[in-house]
Amino acid sequence: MTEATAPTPEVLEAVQRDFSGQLADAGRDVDELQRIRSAFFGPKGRLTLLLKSVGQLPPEARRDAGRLTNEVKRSLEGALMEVLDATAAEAREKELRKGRLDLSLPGRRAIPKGSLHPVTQINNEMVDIFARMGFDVAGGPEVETDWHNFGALNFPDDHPARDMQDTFFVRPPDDRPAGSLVLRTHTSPVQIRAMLAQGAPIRIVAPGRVYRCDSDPTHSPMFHQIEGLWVDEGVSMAHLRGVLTGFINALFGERGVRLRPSFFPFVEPGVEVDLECVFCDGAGCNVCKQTGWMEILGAGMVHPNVLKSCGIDAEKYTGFAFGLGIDRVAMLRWAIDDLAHMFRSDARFLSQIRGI
Ligand code: FA5
Repeated sequence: MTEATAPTPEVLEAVQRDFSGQLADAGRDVDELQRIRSAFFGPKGRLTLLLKSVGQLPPEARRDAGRLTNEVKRSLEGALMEVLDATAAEAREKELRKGRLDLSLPGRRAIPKGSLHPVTQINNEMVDIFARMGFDVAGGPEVETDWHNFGALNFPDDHPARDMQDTFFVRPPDDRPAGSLVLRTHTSPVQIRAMLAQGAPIRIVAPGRVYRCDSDPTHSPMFHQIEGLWVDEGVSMAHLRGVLTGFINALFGERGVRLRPSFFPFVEPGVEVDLECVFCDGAGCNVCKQTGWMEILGAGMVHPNVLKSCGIDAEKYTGFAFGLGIDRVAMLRWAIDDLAHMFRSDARFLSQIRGI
């Protein structure tokens, strides 16, 4: 083409004629219309090059040539866009007439959003409550030595107390229980690890998975506990009651809390803590077996033998510990009747418990 010379009125008129001819020939052919667009307005299009050539004109000719070229460009572009828009509208109309678009169909659902598992939700809530009371978070391994899981916690070898927690052995005892490895049966061994590492004073909670050979609607072979431990000078049963009552009220609102004497080898005295039934508010129902109370955790004053196992002066320091079943608390919170629901990964169940 010769337009590279200069955008004179004659050249622009010739371009306009050519454009109109091509546009008329293209009709509603979208590919052809796009080709015209790039041939006239693309980076190497005829009008683009003409506009560029304005800069090479003598200064006195530039203004008029620039204005005229821009006017032509705008008008031709407008004409092309009109045809493109009309073509798109016709295509849409045609599609609608074909009846393939059913406006009565329900909309597509957004990708379902996941949420934290109920046990994780409750666990985070509990850790937050204890963190507000000044407890740090500690952890330990799920495969434990017999010594951390039992021995250091004042379970004598061959003592029947070991039968309270049906144990999965990773390396079974041969002649000495001390040589065995177990899946930890509770989070209490974290007390031992934390006291050995940090000494006293210490104030920690330790959430985690634990394992027992146990299975029914309220017992699962793998479940979650959260352990608490506070050792310092002058810590007493009153502190234990205060902390646990504060915790329970924060989690379940104001309701009755009751301590009952109980036995765990690693505490003395030991207690089990009951909560006024969340289903009947203490009146008595099937869930609480008509007692009005539900057991949620074990606790007590750390046995001096346990402090001694960890090298802590039992004359100077006292402390309390507690261990609570996280899954049980989740059952109470959402009135879940079978613990197994927690571990079936059934999205229909999980989607009903979307808290956090
Ligand atoms: C213990 O495990 C003690 N280590 C708790 C403790 C810690 C006492 C510190 C004193 C001082 P127990 O076996 O009772 O105690 O279990 C504690 C809680 O775990 C129970 O109250 C219950 O909520 C939960 N739990 C026990 N067994 C199961 C199971 N198989 N499935 C689900 N939850 C369970």
